[in-house]
Amino acid sequence: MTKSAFITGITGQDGSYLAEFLLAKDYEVHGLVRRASTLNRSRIDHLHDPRLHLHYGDLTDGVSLVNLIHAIQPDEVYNLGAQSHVKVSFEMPEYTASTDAVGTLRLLEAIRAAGIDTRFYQASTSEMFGATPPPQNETTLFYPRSPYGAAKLYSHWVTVNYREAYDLFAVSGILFNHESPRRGESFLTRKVTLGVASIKLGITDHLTLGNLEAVRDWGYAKEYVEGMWQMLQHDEPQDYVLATGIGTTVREWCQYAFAHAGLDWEEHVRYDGAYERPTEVDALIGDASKARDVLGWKPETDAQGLAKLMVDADLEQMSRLLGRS
Ligand code: NAP
Ligand code: F7E
Repeated sequence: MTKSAFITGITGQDGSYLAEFLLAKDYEVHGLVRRASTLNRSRIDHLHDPRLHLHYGDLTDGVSLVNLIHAIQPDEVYNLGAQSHVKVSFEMPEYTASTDAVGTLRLLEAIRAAGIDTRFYQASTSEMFGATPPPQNETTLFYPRSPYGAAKLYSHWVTVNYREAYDLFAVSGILFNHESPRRGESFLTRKVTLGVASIKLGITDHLTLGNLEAVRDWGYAKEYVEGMWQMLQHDEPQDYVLATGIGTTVREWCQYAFAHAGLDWEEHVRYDGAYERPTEVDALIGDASKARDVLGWKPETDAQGLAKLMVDADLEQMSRLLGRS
């Protein structure tokens, strides 16, 4: 029988890859989209598929969630919707909490109210580990360092609680940073690869960044959404870390990206303290051995390979826009 999935955050990086992945697996896919004054669906515009259904709603609007879950009765729910920018969460802490923390509770309550037997995936994050040094795995102490991390930690624990209290098949994927050519333009990796393309094509001559010393574990988003699905196919609801296990500094990311375009990053990168956060997360490096052993999940793309594929994609897209391809 055809399975159905409901995805919050379908217009985002992960939501778009997950929708593609599930459609290829023959799912009926329902996505929550926010009303905006202009359409914000560029990541899913290419998906012309009668099995894809988009519904207006919002994680801050419980009524929309109750009505949609009741009407769709999905087999699987993927809660990927979030105000996902760490720096922005210091500027909009209350909205971040409403969407990223209480939004999850609203969705879980909508599932409970519908009385359906659904499987629930929560997009947890390595930001919950914050100040606890690497390597981090499922048993590592949480110590969030931003309103975003704290909001996500609430969602993480409320997902655990609904699993234990109501016997819901609810899992949290604790995902380390994952990127792609569809990554939002204000996240570090994409900001750098877009900067490289602009400099290479002569549009600008520099790029301004904040902390160059932070260490992140950067993987490829396309590979991570498969892990989300695998978590919901297992017999037991459990939480898993997804990561590459390799730490890379922001400085090294710049080196990889600029070098791939034949540029020297030190000639083009400038510093501006405005991009620093009030409290920084110094180092995140994940240990995904549980996901490898239990689910057979394994990442294929390392940071250097990822930087190359993102620079290539941005160069190609920008050349096309400039009519130079
Ligand atoms: P993203 O590209 O920023 O996408 C976020 C999605 O959430 C977008 O579709 C956005 O809609 C939607 N959204 C924002 N506020 C909403 C609200 N109030 N109600 C409903 N939807 C809302 O994020 P991503 O990189 O795909 O990440 C997916 C999820 O994984 C997020 O929950 C993120 O926090 C989490 N996560 C990400 C990473 C990572 O490295 N990418 C790592 C760990 C966890 P619009 O398109 O309308 O803005
Ligand atoms: O920053 C440093 C910055 O914003 C990475 C989200 O997907 O992953 C993401 O959160 C690092 C930080 O990602 C700039 O200080 C320097 O140390 O790309 P980012 P993030 O904060 O790690 C986690 C796992 C999530 O869950 C989040 O949703 O780069 N950095 N200069 C900069 N960062 C940005 N954005 N811009 C700069 O100019």
